[in-house]
Amino acid sequence: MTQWFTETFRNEFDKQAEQIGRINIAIFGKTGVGKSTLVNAIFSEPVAATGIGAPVTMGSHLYLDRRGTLGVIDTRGLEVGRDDAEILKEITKAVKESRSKPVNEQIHVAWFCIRGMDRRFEEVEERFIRTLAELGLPVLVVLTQVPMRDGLYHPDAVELARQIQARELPIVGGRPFMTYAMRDQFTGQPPHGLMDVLQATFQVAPEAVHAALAAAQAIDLGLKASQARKFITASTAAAAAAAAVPIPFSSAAILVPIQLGMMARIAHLHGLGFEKSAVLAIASTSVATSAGRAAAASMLKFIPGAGSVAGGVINASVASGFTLAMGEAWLAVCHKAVTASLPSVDGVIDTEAVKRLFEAELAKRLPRIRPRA
Ligand SMILES: Nc1nc2c(ncn2[C@@H]2O[C@H](COP(=O)(O)OP(=O)(O)O)[C@@H](O)[C@H]2O)c(=O)[nH]1
Ligand SMILES: [Mg+2]
Repeated sequence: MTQWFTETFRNEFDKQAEQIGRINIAIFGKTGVGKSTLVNAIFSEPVAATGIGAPVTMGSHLYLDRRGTLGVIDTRGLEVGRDDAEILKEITKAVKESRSKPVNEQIHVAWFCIRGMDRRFEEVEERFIRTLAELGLPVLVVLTQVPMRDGLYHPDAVELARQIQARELPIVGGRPFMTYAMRDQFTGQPPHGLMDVLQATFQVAPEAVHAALAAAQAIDLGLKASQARKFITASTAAAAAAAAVPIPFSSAAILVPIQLGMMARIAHLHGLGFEKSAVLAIASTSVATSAGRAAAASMLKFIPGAGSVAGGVINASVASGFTLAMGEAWLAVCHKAVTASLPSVDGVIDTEAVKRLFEAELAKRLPRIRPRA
């Protein structure tokens, strides 16, 4: 039973990884402005099993660093402000070549980073940004390491932002984003502005990579939940369609891939790898302990009055209601998994407690089932 479940879930998990795909962000800025710090602050550690490894070359100095649902493109050995012509030549070539490729291989957005306290905004930077925009890339200008006190940005950064805004550049929002990515241990300066950068990026990114961005980022759980609910809604509709002509309970297995696909999608959105997701899914649905029962029946055992449904059939409203409840219950489990608030014993997930959590969430939406004691 566990093996059947693990294999089916793995299949759906891989399918969803492919469907979610990858958002690719090109990041420019001088060495030391804080590009890596910014990326690490907004995105989680690499989690997915696919695509981890050394960055791959896109041009002689352009590298794509793939981290599951995120691709970061940056330059090595070339310096913005010094080698601009060369960088722009390579990025232009890469963007043009990628136009004929699948959406996951395209460059979706550019972040141009300038240290907020650095200096004046230079002519070369303006040309650089305009060239990126002319390639069709949405460009965010990000001022990094901007100190903030009592709700006010440092005056030097404000002045730099004003200068940039006055150029009327073709940039997202028309003005720079003020950020501080990592708490300063000495001054205690906390991070700020990261959510704005994320939300603006989400808005300008193609819809096809919205789920990838929601999955890759680690600072907005609400974005993960809203993308999860979008998929729950679609799965609910798929389940209703599958049972549009009421299906006998014995054929309920056709709902299983829909529900496991939904669970896999939500797990991906929360950056949970396969192993952890499978453990949680088995704990939640208690598939592993239901040996001797039909696989489908064990997945569907929560259906209110299953078996005793009029004539032993599952109709559209039962199928969709159950799928919706399952999606929401699983979302609650995934949410707790990423906020490290799942009950555990000595660092090991307490599977009994996970099951109780899942069943309690399920029961909220399917009042006719009783959570086990
Ligand atoms: N406290 C703090 N330090 C930062 C911040 N951004 C960058 N740094 C520091 O500045 C240095 C250069 O940052 P890094 O991200 O490596 O720059 P990159 O060369 O643009 O990738 C590192 O020592 C970072 O720790 C920030 O927002 N807060
Ligand atoms: Mg770096």
